[in-house]
Amino acid sequence: MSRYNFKETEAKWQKTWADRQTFAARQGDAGEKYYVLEMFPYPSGRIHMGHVRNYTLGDVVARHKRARGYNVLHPMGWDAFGLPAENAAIQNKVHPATWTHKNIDTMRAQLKTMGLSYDWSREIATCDPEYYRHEQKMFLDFLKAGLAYRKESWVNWDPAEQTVLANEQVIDGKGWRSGAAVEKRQLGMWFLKITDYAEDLLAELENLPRWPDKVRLMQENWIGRSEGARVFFPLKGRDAPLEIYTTRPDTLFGASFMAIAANHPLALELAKNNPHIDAFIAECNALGTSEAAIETAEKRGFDTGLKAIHPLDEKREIPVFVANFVLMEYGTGAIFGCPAHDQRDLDFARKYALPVRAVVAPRTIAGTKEQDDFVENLNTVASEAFTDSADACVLINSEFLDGLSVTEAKRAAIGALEEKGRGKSTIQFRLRDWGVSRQRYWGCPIPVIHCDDCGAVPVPEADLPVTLPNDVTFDKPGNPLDHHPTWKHVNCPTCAKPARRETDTFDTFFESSWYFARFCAPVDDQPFTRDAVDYWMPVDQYIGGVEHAVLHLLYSRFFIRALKDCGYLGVKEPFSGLMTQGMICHETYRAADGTWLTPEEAARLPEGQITVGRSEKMSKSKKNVIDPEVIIGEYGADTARLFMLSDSPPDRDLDWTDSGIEGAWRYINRLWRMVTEPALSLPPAGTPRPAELGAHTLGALKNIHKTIDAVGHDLEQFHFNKAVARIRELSNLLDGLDADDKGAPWVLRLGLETLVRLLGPMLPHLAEELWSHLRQEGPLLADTPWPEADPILIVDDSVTIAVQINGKLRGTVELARDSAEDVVERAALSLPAVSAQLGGRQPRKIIVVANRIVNVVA
Ligand code: ANZ
Ligand code: ZN
Repeated sequence: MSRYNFKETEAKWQKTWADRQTFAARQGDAGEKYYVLEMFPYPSGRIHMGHVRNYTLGDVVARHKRARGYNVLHPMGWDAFGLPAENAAIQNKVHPATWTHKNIDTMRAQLKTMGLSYDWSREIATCDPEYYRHEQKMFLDFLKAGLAYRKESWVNWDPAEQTVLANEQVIDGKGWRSGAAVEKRQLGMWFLKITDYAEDLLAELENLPRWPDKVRLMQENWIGRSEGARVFFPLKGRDAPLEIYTTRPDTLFGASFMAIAANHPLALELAKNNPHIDAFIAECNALGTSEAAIETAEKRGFDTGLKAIHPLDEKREIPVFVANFVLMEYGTGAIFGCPAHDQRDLDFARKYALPVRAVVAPRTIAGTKEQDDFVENLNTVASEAFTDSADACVLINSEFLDGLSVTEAKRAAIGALEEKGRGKSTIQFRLRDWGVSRQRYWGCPIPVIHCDDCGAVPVPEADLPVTLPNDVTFDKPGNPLDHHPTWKHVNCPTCAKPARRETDTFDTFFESSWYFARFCAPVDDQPFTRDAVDYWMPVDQYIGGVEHAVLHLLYSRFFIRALKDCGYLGVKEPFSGLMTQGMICHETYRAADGTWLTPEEAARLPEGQITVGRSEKMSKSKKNVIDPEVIIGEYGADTARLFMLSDSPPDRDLDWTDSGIEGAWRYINRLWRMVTEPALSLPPAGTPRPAELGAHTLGALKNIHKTIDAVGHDLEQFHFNKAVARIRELSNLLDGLDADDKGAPWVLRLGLETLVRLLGPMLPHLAEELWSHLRQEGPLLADTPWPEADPILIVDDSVTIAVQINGKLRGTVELARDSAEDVVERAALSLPAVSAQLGGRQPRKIIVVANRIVNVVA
């Protein structure tokens, strides 16, 4: 029994494809364009199974579309800036550039062993000045267009590391690495005006039907549009009123306190003369700025002593608190609290013994004794707020709002406020402008120079790129660009006096917001060419992890809009189709002492000494990882690909098992033998269909065509696991062919050729090898069109019609039952036996006996 030599075969075809530049995309080539892209990797060191899955999925799409006649663009590159390179520099004393390029070389070589159909001539690395110079120019254009600006803003500051931390890097109020108590600090930061596009980013989600619903919903929530009102509460003894934002103006009569954020200008002003307020603000600042931190912390407040006047009832005075749960960055940084109908407010009110006033009640109990109990309970002891606002509720204890539904009351309250000049309706977004400044070395320098006289001055375009200095040290905390002896000292481009370069670099999401446009034409002097982006964009199918649902995918949607408005390109949506793949999981193992074990370590220990845990996402911390290089070395890329595709649908998690990979390997060898040692001796390639087929063989022929049809649909819908299952059924069918039945060898050849062609996108090396075996001449499989299913053969209710010439049987045709006469005539005339006999002459007459016979009279 021969064994498939994957090592030799995979290397051979990888070389052939590369030598022939089989996958080079050419703008304007025949066929409709199709741009398929997998999220480019961060070059962290080596590829992991998540990469293997991601790129396999993309490759199947790319190869399938190519076979279908599309002009496919399928590129690959590196998201090469980022913090891990700096950490490596600190830990291993290796320069971030060296570390990054070494990783890129390793990972590129690994990817090349997977046989992916990339156009490698378009490869980019975002840390290359030839890449990032273009985004410096974009930033200058954004500045000119008012889409970028500088603002003092509150950040999480790690005093030990001397750096800003992302919200995710603050754990229990401490820096994730240093463990130092994180402070809130005000820092000058650069922002991009994503909020200008909030409405459009939200509205256009509707026009992305080929995005997963869950991702669209996540973006919708992230953008967070809400309709509400701004209300001005006069403050006793002060001129300026307190402006608040509310989504529930209907509950105004239930207001029992006001709360302002710790960073609210009013709080800061009061703190100047009140050390208690000042101390409370410091306490709030220690909490960190993240919503999660604020959500989970105990609600605390400090009474400022100020009184606000109710805007619709001048007699009512309301205390004003500084509170730790009010965010300065949302709405106006101030609220009115309505404890009866908001849980957070109720918790706060109970804690500080503030009044609670129910103003909304279920309509069913309106005017009854039950309502009195409801109100009494809510106002005195209840610990749960009544937050229902459906139309089945009515307003109570609210003067002119009484009896209205919540919707009606909102409108009426806003009307009354507007009349008094005390408020107006507004639309509010949760989305914040994108802060792009990072105090890091390994990123794209922000092209600005700070001058004491002229302020922040853009670097003149002629001076771009601003490149990173190479001679940096990582021996002290903070930003190496800031410590560099000379780099930041330059003269002001405007007044020529000594000035300082901006030492912040861009958030690395900046690079990933436009790399897909660069792939369209990675030319020297421009970010891309206009005709190339016009031709290739948008990306037709984007594939990656769902963890990017809001950050990368939303930033990119914004960035392309901003580029469009600056005249760079004509589209505004970067990705018309999106597929998010599930995770790869594996069983976990622990030793008796509780430490995690790798699968290999676990296999070496006796069963009694290990505890097998449930299957979880592969992660270094739990040691349940399988190295793709080991799998590819042992079984080949096609086996790994097959297992990735056959186990579960792409968007679901996949369980990696030894038995799964073994099963894939066995099937690959079975395919190899089926084609190289066929059960019947095959007729030569291109042999026409025999005039007559036995009943069994004809059934097989129909099944072959049905498989072509079904697998085509499966691949279009990314049901790769179903496609594999159908192809396996086809191999079973071919194995079971009745050798003695008429036409069996011919159908076997057709079946094997079909099998190989259908497998082409999934198992490209094996399929290419088997194709060359079946077809000694002609194009590579990679250049062979997708097989076509004969529509007649895939109809279940079909009939076999005898075709006669002058009463003598010449063959049969398979047609759908009750086919129209002209369809039957055409099918009969196209039989080789018939056309040969007619020799180009027109038949004298054609007689059709429905569903049975066609007689051609010559
Ligand atoms: C009064 C009220 C009564 C509220 C009630 C809710 C229920 P969304 O829907 O997310 O937009 N709020 C406003 N600004 C805030 C800030 N800066 N920090 C913390 N909370 C803030 O939420 C809007 C509601 O969140 C607003 O409506 C306000 O509380 C609160 F029965 O005003 B509401
Ligand atoms: Zn100047």
